[in-house]
Amino acid sequence: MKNKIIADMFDEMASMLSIDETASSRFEVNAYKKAALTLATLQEPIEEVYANGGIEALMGLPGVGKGLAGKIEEFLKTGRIEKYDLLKKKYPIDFKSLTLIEGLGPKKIVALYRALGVKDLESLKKAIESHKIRSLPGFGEKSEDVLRKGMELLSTSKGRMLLGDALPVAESIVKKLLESGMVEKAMIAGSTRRMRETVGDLDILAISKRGKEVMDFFSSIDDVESIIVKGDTKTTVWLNIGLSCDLRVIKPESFGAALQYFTGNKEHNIKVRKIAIKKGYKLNEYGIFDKRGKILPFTGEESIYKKLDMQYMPPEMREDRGEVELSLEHKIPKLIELSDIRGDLHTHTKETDGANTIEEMADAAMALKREYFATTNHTKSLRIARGMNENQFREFFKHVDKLNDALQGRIKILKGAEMDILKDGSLDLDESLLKEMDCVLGAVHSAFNMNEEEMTNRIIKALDSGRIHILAHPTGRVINGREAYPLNLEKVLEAAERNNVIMEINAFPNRLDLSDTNIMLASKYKVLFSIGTDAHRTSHMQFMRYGVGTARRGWLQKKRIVNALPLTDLQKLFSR
Ligand code: DGT
Ligand code: CA
Ligand code: CA
Repeated sequence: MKNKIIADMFDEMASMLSIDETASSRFEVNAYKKAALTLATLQEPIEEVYANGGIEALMGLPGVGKGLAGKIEEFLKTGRIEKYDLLKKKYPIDFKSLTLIEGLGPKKIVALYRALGVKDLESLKKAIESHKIRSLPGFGEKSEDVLRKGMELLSTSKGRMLLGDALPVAESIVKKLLESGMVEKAMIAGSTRRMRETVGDLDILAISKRGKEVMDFFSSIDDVESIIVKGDTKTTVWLNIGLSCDLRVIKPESFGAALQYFTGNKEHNIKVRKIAIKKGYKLNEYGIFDKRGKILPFTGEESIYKKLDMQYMPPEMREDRGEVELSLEHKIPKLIELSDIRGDLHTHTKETDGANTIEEMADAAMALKREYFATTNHTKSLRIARGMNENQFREFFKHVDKLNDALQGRIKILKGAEMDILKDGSLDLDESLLKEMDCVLGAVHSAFNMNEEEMTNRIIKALDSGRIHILAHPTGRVINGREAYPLNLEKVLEAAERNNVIMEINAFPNRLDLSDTNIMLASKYKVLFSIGTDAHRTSHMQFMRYGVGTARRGWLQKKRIVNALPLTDLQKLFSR
């Protein structure tokens, strides 16, 4: 899938073009940015769009005109974009690394490049250390500090890719292996199978009698940038998305044991192996063996656990957080599943910073077989997202009422907002309007630089208003981007419990907030959870699976998830 590579190239081109500040370049900058966004969120591989419909199909994508469709075609045909190469020569800036730093967007990178010649992490580090940044216009001591912290954070999270970027690629590799006809089976293992929020590398297992041919095929697929090690049973490649991928070809009789072993995690494996030893067996990635070293005839992963008198547990639980002990007692809970989800309680439309109309969002939700979804646009204080005021919400809701009538119950749109919790904990919309809404999310989007006590009190005050149904992305963290704001989550959970406020598990791949461990903490309180996609365009509604994965990693069952409720039960819960 080349969507992300081209999107990243377009974003870089937009940034490089913005260095040249003429009116025509400004127009071009916007065009590249728009097309990059479309590509980044497109669920279908761009090469398939092109293969099926040619350059016309490319031009049919939102924000892609004739010129940019030509650039996409050029890349798909030649693997290069000439204009990109020319710009890169002129402005040798390592945007990829620099944009990983919190507080550093393309605009600031361009400014730093112009003023100080900052072009990569090393020159940025030097600029920070020599305190040259604080005196630049538009920067200052504080932003220098933010950049220093951002560099520190980057070095601790380095090299891990979002599950949301890695999983679709892993799935497409598995699909290609299966379609090749050379493998009998292929599966994703490792942290990707455990739905960990970020992954260090991909691990894929396959059964085949033709190891050498499979590896030849694998190393030649178009996701592969270079080969790191190639053998008949194990090959490691570097993928063009910027991640390495291991493929292991396994004998059929070892597949179950290999899947168990390579799913991990390591700590979980060590515990399971110790249990095997205690029972007189030996367990490794090739199988389970008796005292005489004879392999026992088990093929599936389930039968490995069964032989050890352990209850099977889903991969998401295998983090050595108590699941091994629970499994020995046969007390593994039945976790929430994607198919249990009936609705989505966090979505945006183009009235604010979304890309699609409410009609398009409704169509997308119906295509996913949702029974309901809430439209929750931003509120007036959030200017960068063009948040709406009371009148605008009232106008928009009239339109939603009409649409609901026209839909005749095929899907129900709940009227809501993602309302800003202001700095002092007050609410960003009138009480009278909030009372009319079906579903009010409260969220912090500003003044992150408070201390823990201030931030905790701010949120508690908002929850105590009794007007908030759901606390959206409760900690504010952005994976590989921004740390959570300082917060006493326990105190917030107490306030949520006493006000019946639902805690969100935001399914957007770079949020996943609450995180798995915070969910475990929260589930000790009498609170319910909502898994919301925070969709800013129709394709984002498919992010639900990352939220469900995170909920499963936090051991949540269906009964704790409000958007697994039928509509009438949910409405009863919301009307108080
Ligand atoms: P990652 O790649 O950092 O996101 O995390 P994983 O869990 O995918 O780790 P990876 O790719 O290094 O290894 C895949 C699995 O293989 C891991 O989850 C458990 C198993 N494994 C790797 N090294 C060891 C080891 O030294 N001992 C045991 N028991 N298992 C291991
Ligand atoms: Ca891995
Ligand atoms: Ca690996």
